[in-house]
Amino acid sequence: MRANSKPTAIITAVLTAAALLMAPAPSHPAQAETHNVGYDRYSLTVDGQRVLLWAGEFHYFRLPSPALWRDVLEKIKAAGFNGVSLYFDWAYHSAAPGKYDFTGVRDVDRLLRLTDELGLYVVARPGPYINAETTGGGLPAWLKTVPGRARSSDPNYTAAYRDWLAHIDPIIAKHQVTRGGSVIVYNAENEYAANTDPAYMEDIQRQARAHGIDVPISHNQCCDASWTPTWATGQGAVQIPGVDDYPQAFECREPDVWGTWGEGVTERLSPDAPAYAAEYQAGAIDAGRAGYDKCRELTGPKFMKVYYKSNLITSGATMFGYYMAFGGTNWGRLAQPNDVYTSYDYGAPITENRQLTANYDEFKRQGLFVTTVEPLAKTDPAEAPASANPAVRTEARANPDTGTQFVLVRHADRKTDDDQSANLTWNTPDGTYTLPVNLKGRDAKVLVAGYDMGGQRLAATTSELLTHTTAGKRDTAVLYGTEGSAGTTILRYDSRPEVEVLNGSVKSTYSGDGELRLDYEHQGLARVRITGGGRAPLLLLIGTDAEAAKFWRSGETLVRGTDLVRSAQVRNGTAVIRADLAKAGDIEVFGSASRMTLNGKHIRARTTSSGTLLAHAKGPRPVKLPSLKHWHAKQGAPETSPDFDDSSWKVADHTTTAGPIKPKSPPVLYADDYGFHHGHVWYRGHFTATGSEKTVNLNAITGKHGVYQVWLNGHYLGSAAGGEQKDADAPINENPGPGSFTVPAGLLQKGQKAVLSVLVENMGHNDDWTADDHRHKQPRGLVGAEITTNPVTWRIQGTRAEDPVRGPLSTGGLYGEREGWHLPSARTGSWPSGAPTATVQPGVHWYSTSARLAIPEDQDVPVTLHFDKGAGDYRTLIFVNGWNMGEYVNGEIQQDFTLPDGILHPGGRNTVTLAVVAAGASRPGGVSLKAAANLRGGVPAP
Ligand code: IPT
Repeated sequence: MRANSKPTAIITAVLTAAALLMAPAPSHPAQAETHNVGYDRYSLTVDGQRVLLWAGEFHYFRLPSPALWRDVLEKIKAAGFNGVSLYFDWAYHSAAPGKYDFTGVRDVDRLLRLTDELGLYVVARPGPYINAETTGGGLPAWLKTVPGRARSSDPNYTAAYRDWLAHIDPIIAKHQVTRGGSVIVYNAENEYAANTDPAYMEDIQRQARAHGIDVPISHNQCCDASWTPTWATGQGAVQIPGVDDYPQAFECREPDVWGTWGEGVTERLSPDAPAYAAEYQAGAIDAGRAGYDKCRELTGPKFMKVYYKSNLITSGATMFGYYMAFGGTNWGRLAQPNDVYTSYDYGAPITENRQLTANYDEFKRQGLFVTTVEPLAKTDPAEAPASANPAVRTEARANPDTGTQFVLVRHADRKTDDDQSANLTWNTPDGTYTLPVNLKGRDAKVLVAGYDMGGQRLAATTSELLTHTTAGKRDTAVLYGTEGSAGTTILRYDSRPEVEVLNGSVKSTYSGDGELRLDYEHQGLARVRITGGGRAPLLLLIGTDAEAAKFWRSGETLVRGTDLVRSAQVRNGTAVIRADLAKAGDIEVFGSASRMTLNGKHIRARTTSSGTLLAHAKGPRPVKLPSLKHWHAKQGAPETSPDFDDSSWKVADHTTTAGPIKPKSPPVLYADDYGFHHGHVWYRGHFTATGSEKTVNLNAITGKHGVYQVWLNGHYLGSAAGGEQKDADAPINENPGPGSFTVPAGLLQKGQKAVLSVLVENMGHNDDWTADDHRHKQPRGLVGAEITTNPVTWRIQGTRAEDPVRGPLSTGGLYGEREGWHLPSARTGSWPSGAPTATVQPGVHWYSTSARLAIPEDQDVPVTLHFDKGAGDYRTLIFVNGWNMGEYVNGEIQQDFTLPDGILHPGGRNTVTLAVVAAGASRPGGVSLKAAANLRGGVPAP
């Protein structure tokens, strides 16, 4: 979706996919802890120092385990990111008007203390609207009952969002870089491009400033500059207008189809601000239900090389937010129903189970480079080397102060997977060189010339630079290239240096005029020590992509090996390493250390011929998870019985609704109008039969992929899909979620009392992507009923009491949930024995067991709950230690559900309680605990 595509065309594309889917602040002598944040057309600055912001998106609300926030943020940092982009989800914190919760899993102050501690810059994105495939797009469900258009300056909506901002902004403000914290940018609204109201956009910023926000304010424009307004000028304009780009779109079933939505080059929206790729695609919504591994492939290393590097050099952007770094879990009722299911793994570089992937490796290769090489934060377009092969394209930028050049080398046709070679004639600040380059398959490189690299002068290289460090007076640099490709590196010296090839095959030539030329093929890891020549000693490491990915950088300490280095530093000759290992392996530290500690314990280490410190570390002990046995079972739908006492339930008798979608006839049966916003809702319709009722005609909206079920006088009439409204924007006068149920002959007798019981699941609330209000205010629950010609009295019951710990999205209105059967305190041991694999009739069936885990404290074993496929139309709600961790839908793609430590006690007793909601006779499959990985290391998760 590029420049000349029309907004409407894009809206269509997105709806198909998505419905399927200050002038620079002068630096002043800093007081302790306070800093100036500024920006100009090149980059952000902190105390006048340029910052290239390389951030990954993280949603704390999708990881209900604050202890593991540290795990994920350390992994993000270790990938070379220097920042995170964080949405703050209004709906997640506010169960009711005026009620806000920032404790426990909602403690965002704790989250920002962590980013402060880890030194990760934060782009804070509190909406008020966030989209993000989260229920209501972040708008709280109670807002559905507030009249007036959301995302506008309507007075009711204004009062609501101002209250949210009055709560969230001060927490964010406290953690700004300007106050010694981590928040460097504040993003207002989200892709606010349709049905816009500039006064609203302006007011969000006015509120933010009033609440103490003094960092630059940005906006993430949808998709490209053809979307207007861009909020670059005029009323509501922000300081740093950014663009969201998803060039691969969201069809993970075809991971080899590239650039569905265009070239993905971020446009500069303001001449005075840096080009900002506010959201750049890193993963995808699994729109076509291909599984997230396919999404990871769709946005895999080759795509990342070609698109991210093109974007870097073509756009000259210096601010990036990769969406997502870690996707997480739509636990509870967090999912927006149209696009996503329980897992929000997203095909991100870090999986839902917190594991690192090939995409993570590529992020590391690019992230370490962009955050190491300072001249990249200030570049202008420059003369590109001439390519002797038209199939190989070059493009260049250069730093106007240092002259350092950055050259993009890629295929002219980015979709090709040919191998191509070309001689480049390259005018660098140090001379003109003719150098060969190879592109193997889909590939792109950013090459550097004219760079003062620590104590060295890098004249030019056709390898890519991973990173370089200076420890003691010694430089270490890591170069890499595609396995088997040729490479040349030219360094400058005052006099002939001594060159020792410690490992690998590297040819060196010194020409009298100070030029040292190294020629090699990228194979394994070559090591070259260069001393003398009037410069500090250099250890040059030249490897393949795979070898490059084995390096970790923490401050000035470079480490090689292990599966993750969380932090490393050399203190008084001791290398202090925090690392994770999936298996035994070497750890090599590049720095002047003679001793090593690993995860707090001394480990034997020796000095190598490269002058590095090498240790061999043990892997994890094997871990066995218990099988789930000794289940107890209980029936969970007494509401179907004619005798059930519903006298405490609310009478559904409203004749009007505040929402923009009006029912065809009263009463209003919408669940939200009675305060039931999440999960299942029961209805009971009482009437005196005429005896001539033949059919019950209902309409219900569950949100996509939901069902509702109907009983008459205890007799099951059947189920219907409640999410199949043709268009989520359409008013409901087109009979959404129709269900026509035959009344069996003889079931109703004239003059006798009858009761219709209806169980409606709420799969979550739609987003408000186009700011038209209809979409997110689409009702949930019954929206129409024709049963009898006699009057019907309706009663309704959803969630009984909000869970103060787990919050409004965790508990719904099933009988067992209302009675607390899902909680660890429930006395489920007194239920009769019964396994969740037994054949069941339509209704709700509860099962509970407990499992004791004994995962060693120094190991990280991410656990999932696995569901074997069963037979029949059923779905299973998962409660672990009382937390709703998702819903298995038989026949749907997701069979493994992440149970993060923190929710799970890795060293103790856990209750697993399931509610099987069967729409037809079913025989559910088995349920088991599975280990998604086993690592020595991890972070403590109490
Ligand atoms: C963009 C949204 O800003 C973000 O919240 C999320 O929904 C993302 O898409 C998709 O996962 S919307 C853009 C793709 C039109």
